[in-house]
Amino acid sequence: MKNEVYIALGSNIGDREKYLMNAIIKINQHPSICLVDISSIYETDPIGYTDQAQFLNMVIKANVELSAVELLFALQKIEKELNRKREVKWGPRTLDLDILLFNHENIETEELIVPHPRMHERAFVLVPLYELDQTMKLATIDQPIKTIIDQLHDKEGVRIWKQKNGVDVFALLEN
Ligand code: GSY
Repeated sequence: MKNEVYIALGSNIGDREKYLMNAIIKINQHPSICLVDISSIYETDPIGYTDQAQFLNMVIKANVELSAVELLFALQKIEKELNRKREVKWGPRTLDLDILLFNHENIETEELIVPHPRMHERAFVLVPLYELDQTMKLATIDQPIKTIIDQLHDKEGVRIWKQKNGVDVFALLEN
């Protein structure tokens, strides 16, 4: 059983790029996860609690032989292994791994809601997601992703920080 998933990554403390890259390496080393594509890395103005450092954000696409909750636990384990720090709920963090989409499923359990309930209002999620799939429609809103991005005020705060080089999924990890 192969499931297509999109995962958002974010970091705004310490060596932000290293946190993202180490997370991707660990995700790809998982025996039941196969990395398919990664976006460029974006530097983004903080949303919510705005008195904090800028984030690096990106999105990856993967095929997984896991249920959504198994994937959640695998990502939480990786966050822990990378010594995730987050002192305040909406505050700074070394690493955040969020499941955005799991096939086209609507999932609501005690641990997890997918599609991610706030993704449609976050340009720091939708801009890298759009880079991976321009034709995507968000089921929760039934609008093309580009239309949603165009309406978001915080899109001005999302800037390319490291451009993905061509189609090589691993090129970003190498330099
Ligand atoms: O899970 C979201 C963490 N977060 C972010 C983020 O990743 N990027 C930006 N730009 N703002 C954020 N605010 C929060 S909370």
